[in-house]
Amino acid sequence: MFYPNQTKWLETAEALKPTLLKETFLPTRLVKVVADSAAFQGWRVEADQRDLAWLETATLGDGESFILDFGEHRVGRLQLRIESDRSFNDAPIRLKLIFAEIPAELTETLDTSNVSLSRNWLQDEQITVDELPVSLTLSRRFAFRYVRVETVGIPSAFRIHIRDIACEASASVPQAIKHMIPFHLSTGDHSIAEASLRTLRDCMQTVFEDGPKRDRRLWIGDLRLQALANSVSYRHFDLVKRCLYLFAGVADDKGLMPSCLYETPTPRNAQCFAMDYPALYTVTLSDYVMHTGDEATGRELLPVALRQLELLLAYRQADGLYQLKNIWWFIDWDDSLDRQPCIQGLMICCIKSAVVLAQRLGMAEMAEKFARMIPELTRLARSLFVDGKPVPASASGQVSWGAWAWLTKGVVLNPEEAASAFDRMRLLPGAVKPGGPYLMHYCLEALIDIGRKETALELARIYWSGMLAAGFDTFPEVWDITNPKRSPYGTHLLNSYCHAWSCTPVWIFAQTGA
Ligand code: RAM
Repeated sequence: MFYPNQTKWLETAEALKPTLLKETFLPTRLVKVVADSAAFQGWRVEADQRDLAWLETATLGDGESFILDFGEHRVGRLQLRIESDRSFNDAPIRLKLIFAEIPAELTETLDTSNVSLSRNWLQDEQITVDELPVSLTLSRRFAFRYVRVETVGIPSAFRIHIRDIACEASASVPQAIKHMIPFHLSTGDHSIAEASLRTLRDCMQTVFEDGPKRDRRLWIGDLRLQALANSVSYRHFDLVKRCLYLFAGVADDKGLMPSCLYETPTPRNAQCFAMDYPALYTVTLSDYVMHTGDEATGRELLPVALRQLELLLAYRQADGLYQLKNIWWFIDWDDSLDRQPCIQGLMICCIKSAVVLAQRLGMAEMAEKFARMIPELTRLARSLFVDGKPVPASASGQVSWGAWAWLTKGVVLNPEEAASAFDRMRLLPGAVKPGGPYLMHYCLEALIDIGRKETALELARIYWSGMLAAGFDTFPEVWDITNPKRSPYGTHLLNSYCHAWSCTPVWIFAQTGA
């Protein structure tokens, strides 16, 4: 272990582990999936002719199916009761279940040929029971709005009833969201804020998960944005604190933390390194101290944050450029994005946030060597990407929202320059736009930094209301209005449709006084 207190930090994290709050919800209707070229991904749901009363009395034979709509996205365990219509069942009962966040999951078959993740993230399940009647709670937790139930291999000698179906939803915060929006919003903004909070709620388990359907783990990049949204809503700061200690506790033997970690059976380093994520740990810690005033935690973890910066600065080459080859700098899903200007701006932003935190904690001398670097780093970034250019551009001439956002966040561009560059960039058809909600958030955060709150609000409304129009009640990992099936994994079926990093509109509304 690199830091002498790592074991203690994991104990601190363990002591902060929340007890999950459980609430039970019944399905609201039966639905069917209909092909519709005008609908998101080509599918929509509509009410089934059969209703829930039918299900109460129906006796089902082999190969029958129905789809339940729980009315809203939930994360939890399915409960159900199965009975025979006779006094016996002469063979085991088998049900095929599909849990779905979106209609496509209920109906499309996954072609695994070009898929980069395990097909086991698909939420399909088969259960077999020997004796009836039986009341069951499924052992695995699922993230879903819809559940498709299909009977398999039921012998003709008897039929079954499936009843008392419910979802035992779980999260570390209450399920009700309406009263969690502490400021007045117009109806349209309110719907966006609600979906934003539902997304956050369903990711708030015993850690801030990235997606309750897929990955189900703690990532620094996602954590930073969740912690922001949490700070203006649930204010569950102990969960943020737990996550900060978990990352410090699983750092490797050089002191570098991974970009994500596994929480169970015991916390462990996932050996996954998107290098911009450990840099953002600093900002997350600094935000946490600012939101809570918990300086003791800041003092304990500041050296860990500084160590991340030290290790990351070692990736600067003699020419001042960061090594890109054989290193993963995430920044955004868009592979065409030239990351160099983004990394330069991001590192300056993270260094500045560490320096400000150190000053606040009375530990300025600890961050002094970083503070001294800022003018030189800024000069270099300006000379490479800003000076003499109407809009910041990479060495290849690429103009991107990502470069603009991070150079603005790092104050490589001053607010006036940033504002006029943004207005020009917005009109440039070739400018590379954010490839998803994560980078979109940083563009809006940068606009807020420079006082362009109205523009941030306008863009947030356009972006996130598009998701609502597509039928979502939580916000997805990937969003591209021109390509609804876009996926970094080779299939839209493995995308997560309730995803941490898309939850920030509520924070944007809070900053802009919408
Ligand atoms: C994915 C997850 C996560 C993100 C990383 C970079 O696997 O969606 O949210 O932070 O990639």
